[in-house]
Amino acid sequence: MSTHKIAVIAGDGIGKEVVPAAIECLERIAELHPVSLEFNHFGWGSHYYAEHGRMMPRDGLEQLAEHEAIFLGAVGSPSVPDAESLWGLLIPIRREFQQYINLRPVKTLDGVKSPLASKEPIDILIVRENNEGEYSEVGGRAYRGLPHETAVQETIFTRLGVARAAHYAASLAASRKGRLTSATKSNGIIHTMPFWDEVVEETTRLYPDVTLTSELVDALAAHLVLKPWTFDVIVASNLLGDILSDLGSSVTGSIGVAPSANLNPEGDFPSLFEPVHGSAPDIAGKGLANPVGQMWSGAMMLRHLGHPEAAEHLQLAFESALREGHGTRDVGGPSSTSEFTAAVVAAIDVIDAVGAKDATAEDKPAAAASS
Ligand code: GGG
Repeated sequence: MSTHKIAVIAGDGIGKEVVPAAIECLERIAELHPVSLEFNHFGWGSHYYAEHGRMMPRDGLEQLAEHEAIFLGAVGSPSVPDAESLWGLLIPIRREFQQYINLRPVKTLDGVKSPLASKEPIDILIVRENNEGEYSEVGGRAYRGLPHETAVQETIFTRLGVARAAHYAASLAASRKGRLTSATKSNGIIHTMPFWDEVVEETTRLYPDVTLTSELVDALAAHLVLKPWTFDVIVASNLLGDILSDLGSSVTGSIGVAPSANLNPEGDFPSLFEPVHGSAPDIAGKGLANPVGQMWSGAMMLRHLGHPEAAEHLQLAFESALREGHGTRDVGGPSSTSEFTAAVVAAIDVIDAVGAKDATAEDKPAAAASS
């Protein structure tokens, strides 16, 4: 059994609470499966910035490259300008390691109450292009402080970048319900978005079992609120994918449960797994953070590392703890971060003892933690 070397960056704010919670669960899972995980912790982020004037050391990417995967919590602090913290850590990792797919599942979970009246189950995969688009360094500021002060920000779409995101999304759709929705704004954004539409359309033609709908993002956002159960796979540019996945997670109940995988599908570089949420400084240090997004990201990491059974075990455990009413306050539950984590560890053990199928409500797996 080879050991997977995982680089851990808890980062800022609630990252420091949800990462240890998820690692506690991953370590218990590793004791029960033929999985060996070595976690190497890197204290990078806004505290590191306060001391060193940068978010990670100059050779940070080289240090990370020694690992098979990166497990990240959250980035952002009121003490560091947002663009500085994001472009000093997360974005260089995504780009240098060619993590061009940001896969963001949006799914209803028992125990997480959706604000929607409808009880239709929601199960969407959002494929966010992760290396280009609106997140670009091209642009600048001029005439600072003058009445005609100017800011220019260029969007970059390349055929390679759009096509590889579309390929990934279309092949996912082909393995699911065969419905792919592409987010566009080609009525208003007259150069880049029609190009996006053309490349997505050309690429999807190679997948005869996939039906492509190109939808203006404003209408798509409204549909994501009004009838989210009709979506299967959504492919979107960097910015639009970010916005739609925050919206999607709110529609299913809480951004606290939303996971993501920043993937280099070729495996040439480590992939990175992180919850969709940020550092939430307003609730940091209070034991209020929901660790489900981080745990679910951990399950995605296990799957990526070739351990689907271990991933499924972890997934069943946090779903069971939620279903049994042990959720954190953001999902209407009574638990602190550590109480919920204890409930998930207990559920892992019950599922191990009685099997996934038998670990039903009667077994009250999560309840074991609080008794
Ligand atoms: N959990 C990762 C995190 O802290 N993300 C903060 C953020 O602002 N991300 C922006 C992005 O993903 O584009």
